[in-house]
Amino acid sequence: MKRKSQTMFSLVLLGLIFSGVVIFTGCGNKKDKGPLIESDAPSKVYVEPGKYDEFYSFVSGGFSGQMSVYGLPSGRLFKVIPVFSQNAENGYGYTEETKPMLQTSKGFIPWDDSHHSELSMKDGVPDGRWVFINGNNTPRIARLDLKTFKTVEIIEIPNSAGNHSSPFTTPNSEYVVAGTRFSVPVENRDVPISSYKENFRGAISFIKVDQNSGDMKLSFQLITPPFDYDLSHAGKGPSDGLFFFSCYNTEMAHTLLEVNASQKDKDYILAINWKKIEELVAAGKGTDKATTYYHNKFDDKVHSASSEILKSVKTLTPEEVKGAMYYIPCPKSPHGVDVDPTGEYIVGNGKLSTVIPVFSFTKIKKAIEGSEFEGNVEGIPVLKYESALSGEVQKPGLGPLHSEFDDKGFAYTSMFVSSEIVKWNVATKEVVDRIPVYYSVGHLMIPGGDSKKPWGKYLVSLNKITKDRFLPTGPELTQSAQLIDISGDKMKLLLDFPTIGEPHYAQGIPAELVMKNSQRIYKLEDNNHPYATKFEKDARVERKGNEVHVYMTAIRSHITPDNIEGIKSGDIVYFHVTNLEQDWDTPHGFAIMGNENSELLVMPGETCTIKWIAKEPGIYPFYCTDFCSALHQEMQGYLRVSGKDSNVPISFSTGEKK
Ligand code: RUQ
Ligand code: CUA
Repeated sequence: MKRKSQTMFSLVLLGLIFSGVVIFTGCGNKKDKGPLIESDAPSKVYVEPGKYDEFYSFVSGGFSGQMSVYGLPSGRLFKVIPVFSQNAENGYGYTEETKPMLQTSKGFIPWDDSHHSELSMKDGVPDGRWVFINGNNTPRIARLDLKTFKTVEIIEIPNSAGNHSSPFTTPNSEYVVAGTRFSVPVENRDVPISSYKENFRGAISFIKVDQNSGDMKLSFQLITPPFDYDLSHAGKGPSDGLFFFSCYNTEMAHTLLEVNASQKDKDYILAINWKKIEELVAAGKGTDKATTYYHNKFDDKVHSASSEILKSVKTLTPEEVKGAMYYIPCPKSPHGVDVDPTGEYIVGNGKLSTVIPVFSFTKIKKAIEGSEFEGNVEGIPVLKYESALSGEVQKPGLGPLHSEFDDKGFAYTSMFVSSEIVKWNVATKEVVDRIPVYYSVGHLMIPGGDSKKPWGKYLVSLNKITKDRFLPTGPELTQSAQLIDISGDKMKLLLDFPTIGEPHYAQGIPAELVMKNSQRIYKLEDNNHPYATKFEKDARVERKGNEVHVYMTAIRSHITPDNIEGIKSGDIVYFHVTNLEQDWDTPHGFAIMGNENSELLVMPGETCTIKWIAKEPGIYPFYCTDFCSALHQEMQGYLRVSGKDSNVPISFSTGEKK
């Protein structure tokens, strides 16, 4: 143990020195600012004005809690889609309609840390219908609909903490998964932290996805030994039916993990036969445990979200699913676990490992059949490393984190410590190329690169450190991505572009698979929002006790009603704004002086509501915030607030011509 931990220390030290050198020489030394750019690079990323990009890229927003949408190869940012964080830019999480999306068993949570975007798949290939993303901090999975580019569903994951190995999908999006990074007491309760081994457990959740609606439902949870379940990927082709989860801290340490969870030479990849477990669950196995979690859904018909509170989850122990879970030893604190397009090879990316182990599905299967075990953990058999191993990539670089694949039999691994992408042959395990990246790459992404049919062509390196790559912006710098051409034998750097939050994973898909379904407006006639106002003549103001509801319409270039009187201080005013436009790209905004939440940004045919508290008597202008027409500045009105006991009656003007 001692000797191993020393080896680990020298490795980490070496890593730190190495990364230090890279960063140090990176600063201020122009010559080290990257490989020479070939003269055709600009034309490869240049998308002519008015022309479209070839790929959409859905990039996790990291600690911004959102998802961003970029075009490739241009690196142009198209949209930030709010998911787990409130977004004052369009009212997400502030409007009455969207507030339920952020409800959890821990209350209203206006933020999360979102890591991994994952496109829905059909036959192992992204199909462009939905994209999922995990919330790490308050464990949740969100589903975004790529017709509207909106977050339409968020499900909370109970018994989980640090929902990191999520939301990876099975080849037909039968399930998305959620493995817990932090083991915690299942049925969380007050226990001494020192009772970690006895009381803490790792819950791995399988969330069923309805094939038509996309609706998510927590199907079952596996209660496993208290390791840190880090990342995952589903098997495909021959290995379809298995799900692989990397885990670190198999030492089961609960303090100073930096040292205490880096003791063992090998941690594990957990292989789960989810098809078998599905059968066991159908046959009645498992225990329903009491818990509380939220399931929030946005319904386009009423333009509103609602929450359902669920009270029970089906759990299964290793004992109950005997023969459906196996640990595969993997050197050293593995991070990403990635399955190649053929489904035969499973790659472990050990952060502290000097090699990249590649496991073979065929050998794993044989090893299980032949009981080639070296022991077990809580009844889960541990396969012999050599029995599962296809081979190791030697001297790949330092700090392997993630691998993606192209369509020609090559894998590309991100090296965090040595700041490079390394290309290697999956069959021969031979390193064939490497390219420096700036700096400290985390995830990398090839369109379709974790699917059965990678589109190849480009690789995006999602870097953690920017340093001197862009104009300085004080202590806080942008994160950055680098676009690399992988169409030839040699990788070629094409472009740097800034990203939002701290991007972790991303997914890429040919634009035509998404844009053909993109919705342009909401049909007014289908708007069943209870406070919708579909005709200007129906615009009105109604008092209900100290609540006032303003049924408001917006169309170029006026807001109706535009003068409102009879509001008293202390009143709670709800502005329900319906955008009467039926043309693409004609939103109207709404804001009133002193609103303490956000603006509204209402899409054509949609109704949105903002709550405003009338505090002090006075005159409060309101206006459209989106420059919608030549007379956008005229799109305004006044609200009069009178004293608490005033007897000014409710009145409003619907815009008589003067
Ligand atoms: S994990 S690089 Cu969530 Cu690698 Cu970020
Ligand atoms: Cu409507 Cu500006």
